[in-house]
Amino acid sequence: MQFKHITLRHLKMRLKHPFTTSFGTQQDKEFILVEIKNKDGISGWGESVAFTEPLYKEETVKTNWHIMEDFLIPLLFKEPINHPDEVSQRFAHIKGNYMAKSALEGAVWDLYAKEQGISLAKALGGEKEKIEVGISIGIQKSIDDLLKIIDQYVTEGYKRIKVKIKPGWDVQVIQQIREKFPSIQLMADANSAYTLDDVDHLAKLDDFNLMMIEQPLAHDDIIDHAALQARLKTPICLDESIHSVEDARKAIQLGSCKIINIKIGRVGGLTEAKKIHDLCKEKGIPVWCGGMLESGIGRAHNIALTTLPNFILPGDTAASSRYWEKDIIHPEVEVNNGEIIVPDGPGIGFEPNLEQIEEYTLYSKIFRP
Ligand code: OSB
Ligand code: MG
Repeated sequence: MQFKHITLRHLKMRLKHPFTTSFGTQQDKEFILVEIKNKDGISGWGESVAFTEPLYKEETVKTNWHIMEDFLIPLLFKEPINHPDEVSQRFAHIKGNYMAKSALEGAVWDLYAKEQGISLAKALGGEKEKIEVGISIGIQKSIDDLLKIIDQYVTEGYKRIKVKIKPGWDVQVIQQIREKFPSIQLMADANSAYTLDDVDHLAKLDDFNLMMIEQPLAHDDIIDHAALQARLKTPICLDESIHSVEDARKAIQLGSCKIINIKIGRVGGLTEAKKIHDLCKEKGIPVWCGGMLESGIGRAHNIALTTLPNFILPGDTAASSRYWEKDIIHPEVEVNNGEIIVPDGPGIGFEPNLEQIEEYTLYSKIFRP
């Protein structure tokens, strides 16, 4: 592969509705879009999932820009890349900074698939022609508001409902959801809001037949999660704690979780995501693809990854229109009856909408070898 230049763009897109989790509320989504152009003028696209504040994990838009500009982009230009799997090896001595690495690696994967004339899903070894998705719903002003929103998405056909919880917005909320919707596939995501002192309280969630509880304890913990899992019937799913196939191996070995949420950005890219998928498949641990309120570019990558066979639980990849007045790809991501048809065009299979990208861009910079 021959890279002609790499463009980083800092975009800002307004969410249709503010999104509230245990760690804060987001109304505007700022992120870095990566475009890698080859000598033939073909572009690969990637998106960093880092937010402006280090509240979900440590990385931010600014730390990502710094790491890409000063370390990762020079490494990409240093020697030719023959296959996208080489990118993570090239970056391996740079510690952490998973989201920064993933944004560049994602663009290389898209470009590679386009050069081969195949879909990104196929390049990854994916098999499914359509994928099942659920929806993640933030904390609301009242339980009544939440019940109405759930009703709307259940009617639209989303295959499972995930709600955000935090201390003071948990057991009662889940109880009322279950009363109104006795048979939906339901789960809760705490985004690290609890500690082991809350074991008895969290154990009350066992009464509501949840598919899983996601990341109840600290963002970097796998020890206490193992202790908690031993006390809960409800399966624990790890999100924040898993950055690599090594993390996944240790968490599975310790019994810290029964399910893993794979986010491409959180694990440093598609190559590592595939490795985690493969390990979990071998160990009988179901996985699903998480979301980070991505634009259409990141969403397209999530769709491609989800075509791998062990993505057996519905992910968080909702329709473009759930987030944006106008997304930056065409066509936009559509969900019908909780399913997305996987595009079979080359690469991510969605065209970047350059005009729309331009409109959302605050700042951009081109890097050359
Ligand atoms: O923990 O999965 C999470 C959004 C922002 C930060 C963290 C998370 C989320 C979501 C939303 O749950 C998923 C999505 O709709 O993209
Ligand atoms: Mg989560």
